[in-house]
Amino acid sequence: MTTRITELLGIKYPVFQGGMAWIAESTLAAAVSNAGGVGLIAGGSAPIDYLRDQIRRCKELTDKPFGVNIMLMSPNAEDLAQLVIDEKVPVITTGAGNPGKFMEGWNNAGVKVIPVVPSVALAKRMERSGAAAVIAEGTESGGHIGENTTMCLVPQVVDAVEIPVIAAGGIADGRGIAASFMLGAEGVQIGTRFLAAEECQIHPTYKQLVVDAKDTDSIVTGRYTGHPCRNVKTKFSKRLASGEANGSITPDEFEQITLGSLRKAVQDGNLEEGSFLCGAIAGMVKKIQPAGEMIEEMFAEAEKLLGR
Ligand code: TUI
Repeated sequence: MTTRITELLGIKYPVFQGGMAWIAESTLAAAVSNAGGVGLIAGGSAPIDYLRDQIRRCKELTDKPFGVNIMLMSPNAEDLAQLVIDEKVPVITTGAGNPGKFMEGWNNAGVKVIPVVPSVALAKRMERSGAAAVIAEGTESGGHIGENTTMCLVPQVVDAVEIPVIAAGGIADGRGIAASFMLGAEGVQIGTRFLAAEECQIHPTYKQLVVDAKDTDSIVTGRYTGHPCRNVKTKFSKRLASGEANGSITPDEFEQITLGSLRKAVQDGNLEEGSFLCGAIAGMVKKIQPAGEMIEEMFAEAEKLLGR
């Protein structure tokens, strides 16, 4: 399945694994890269030494291209921005902000920069700043989300920029990939399905929550803090949502309660205090299997649907 994305990066399948904060580490990233996609290591909030170690591990596990996602709200984003240059990471994706101030340095270092954009305006700015491609991410995604849907955002971004567009948000099988191509995307980013990959190192409780989730089991919390996040519906996320709706939890209290909640979900499987981020497509993820098998299955289906 050749597109400008496969050609730009020298990969077999135009699929990026989401750079999921606290989740995306070298084992999963290398598995996705070895299967012909682009694996991502999450840079968000990770200490520099940990991230350097993860990058080096990934290089040992794969000789294929992989990337690092830089979560721009992270307090150490500046250090991470330099680390990826020093470690000669071939691909960077960014999220949760405008990476404008880093673009020149990354471009001069020859890194391929592919920002996540929630709007046409940011996509155009990123193209002007030298982005190699953009990831147009719809509100169906897990974690920190924008407002527009994948179906509405992707074709508008495709019309607005010349660089290739990667679709994200609500894609977990060959039909989603084929639909993304119909919208004009030349690649996809997939997060939630890879939560159920054998190589994904999250707590078994987290994996099982995703596999057991049905169509109505994702919920958005934190809109009033300015950082809306999509999670698995649990007692904890429902309590946050109702506190937000009825005013019994203030935005400041919300920030306090959720501080460290991602780590509690990913490492401890803590259902009382953990935020189990997932996309709205979680209901379709039914099987724990190797990442490479997921990719082969999805692209076989997409190619059939697209008549290739
Ligand atoms: O970044 C994500 N997903 C994430 S980050 C994360 S960790 C986190 N922790 C606490 C609060 C918030 C997040 C969990 N999930 N996805 C990519 C993404 N980027 N979604 C939305 C955006 C985005 C939003 C605004 C990108 C750019 C942007 O620009 C605003 C501007 O300044 O123009």
